[in-house]
Amino acid sequence: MVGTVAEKIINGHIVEGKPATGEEVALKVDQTLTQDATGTMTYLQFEAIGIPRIRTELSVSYVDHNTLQTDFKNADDHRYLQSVAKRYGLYFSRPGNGICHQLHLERFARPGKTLVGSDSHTPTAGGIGSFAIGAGGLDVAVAMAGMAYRIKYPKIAGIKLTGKLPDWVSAKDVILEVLRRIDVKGGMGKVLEYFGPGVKTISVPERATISNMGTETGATTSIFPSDHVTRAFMAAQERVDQWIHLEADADAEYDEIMEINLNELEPLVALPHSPGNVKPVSEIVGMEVQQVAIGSCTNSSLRDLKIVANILKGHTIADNLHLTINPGSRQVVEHLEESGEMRYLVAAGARILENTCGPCIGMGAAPPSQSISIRTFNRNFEGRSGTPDAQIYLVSPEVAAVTAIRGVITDPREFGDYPQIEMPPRFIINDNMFICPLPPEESVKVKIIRGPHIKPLPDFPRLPDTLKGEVLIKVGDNFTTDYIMPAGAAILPLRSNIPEISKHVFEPVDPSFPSRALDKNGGFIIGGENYGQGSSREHAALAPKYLGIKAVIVKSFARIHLANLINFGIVPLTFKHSADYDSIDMGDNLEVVVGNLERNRDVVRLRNLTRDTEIEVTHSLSELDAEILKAGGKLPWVKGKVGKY
Ligand code: MIC
Ligand code: SF4
Repeated sequence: MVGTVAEKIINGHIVEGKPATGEEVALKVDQTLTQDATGTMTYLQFEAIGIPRIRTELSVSYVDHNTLQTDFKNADDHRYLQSVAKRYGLYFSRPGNGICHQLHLERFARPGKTLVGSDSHTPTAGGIGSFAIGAGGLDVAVAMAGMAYRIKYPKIAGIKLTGKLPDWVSAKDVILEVLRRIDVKGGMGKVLEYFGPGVKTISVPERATISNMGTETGATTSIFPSDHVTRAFMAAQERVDQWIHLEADADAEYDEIMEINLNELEPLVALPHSPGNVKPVSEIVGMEVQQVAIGSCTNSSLRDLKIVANILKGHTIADNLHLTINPGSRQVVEHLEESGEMRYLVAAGARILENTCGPCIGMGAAPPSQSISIRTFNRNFEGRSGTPDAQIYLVSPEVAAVTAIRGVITDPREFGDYPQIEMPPRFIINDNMFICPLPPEESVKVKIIRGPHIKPLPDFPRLPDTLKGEVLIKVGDNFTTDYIMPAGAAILPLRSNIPEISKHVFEPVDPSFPSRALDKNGGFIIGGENYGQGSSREHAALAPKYLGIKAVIVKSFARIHLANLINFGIVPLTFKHSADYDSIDMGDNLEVVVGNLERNRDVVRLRNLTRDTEIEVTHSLSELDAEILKAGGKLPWVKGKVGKY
């Protein structure tokens, strides 16, 4: 088969549909992953589907997000997840083992395989040549049940890398450069596929940094070829038997091409409050900083922390700031300990936190009021750090480390010689924090353990033909799921309890929303472009559904959020003419007939009863999506269908 890497994998996994851009195709799913914050809901749904064991080649349940354990809730969730994994044949990664994406890259991801994960940064595994997609938890549950995963056949955008990264410039700057050029919507409907001679100069964990943060462009996924560099990484992880050669053919055609000359890149930074707001670090040097946070699934690999350790070696962090470090995995920690580099971090004054997401999702280490926090993470949405008025800047590990020493934002190129690091020829392999699947005859005997806070899934009725109600909120462009359904230390522990978590819907922008929605018996949401940008959390659809939201009408949707709305029976509509956004206000009463959506492909009439006007809205639903919506969501639809796919 000739083509790009993405085409080869997609076409090799199609079980239904035509391989043509924009067409819906159903893909066989080889692997799945979940993390705990989306995982509890995923497994409650998997249980409700009612099959005796997972039907994928490999599924892993990681615990890395929700680990503060300020009371019994997180701990109960972890115990539930462990028992479910044992019962249904999954690998279970215990808390402390590491961040799901870093661990999956190290131990499980395989070139040529498809991976669907209930986390938007699942494309991290694209660094090893896996076709890895983030999805809502219900879609992962359905994939574990052996059913295909549906996507619109994406455009394949080639990113040609030439040259070699200069000293003090690293993989994070490559993806920040991509974001500088195409911003947070530029990847929508596309796979970003890297090729060209520059690719060979970048190691697998660095490729993973790039594919990880490709999520912030809105791309379906990002992918690198599987070449001799990939082979060396897999050999060092003692997985060379799982390596395959997978590169684009010389005559492969990309739908579009962007070229980046690595030699010309400089250290970059994403300014508050968007990962697409990218500038050269040199333009903002000298700004005083109160916190530096290193880690997250973007920049917590051994390569990254070795660089940080060797920059910090012999220095003390500035007294105007705190430095936190979350290593990506226990393998990373074991190496840093063995090589003695952990000492450089500790001696410099870094606070070494758990091998988890930690501050990235507001689980501790919130910065002070009105402070500046420099982070190696991938998202700097307002309030996500836990401090509503903090300013978050996203940078490479190099910029973070030199800034921690100087106390002000520093261009690392002024710092001196670039440290030379030595990567081990073989990684320390210690899989004892993974609990392996039990054989079927033993797993069927396992009892699932549920804590008192884990509540059953709410039942939703079939969709009525006409939706009527009030506009309960109107929001602008690029509205994130962190606004719709915030995370952080107070709310993340409520993920297994929909009635409780729904009390926090839209909290950062409109805390009275939940009670208003319940009083009015639900209603509509109006939004701008790229509504639902950011995470894969299905709670951003499920909790509004619980509050009675009937339809969301916007200029455009982010991919995963759109799928989540359909999955939970909320009708996603888009303005036919963007200007109509201005003709609807909060409090207006709307009416729309949705009984016939599958036949009304182009235009649906939406009546504004308050203003006595009518506008045209449209949708991108397939016949299947319309069927799912009518059934009241994917869970009622899927029951009874399992096995037929
Ligand atoms: C995130 O980075 O926002 C998260 C937390 O990892 C989410 C998943 C979640 O909300 O649990 C994501 O990116 O999908
Ligand atoms: Fe965890 Fe942050 Fe990565 Fe999300 S972006 S998976 S919270 S480290």
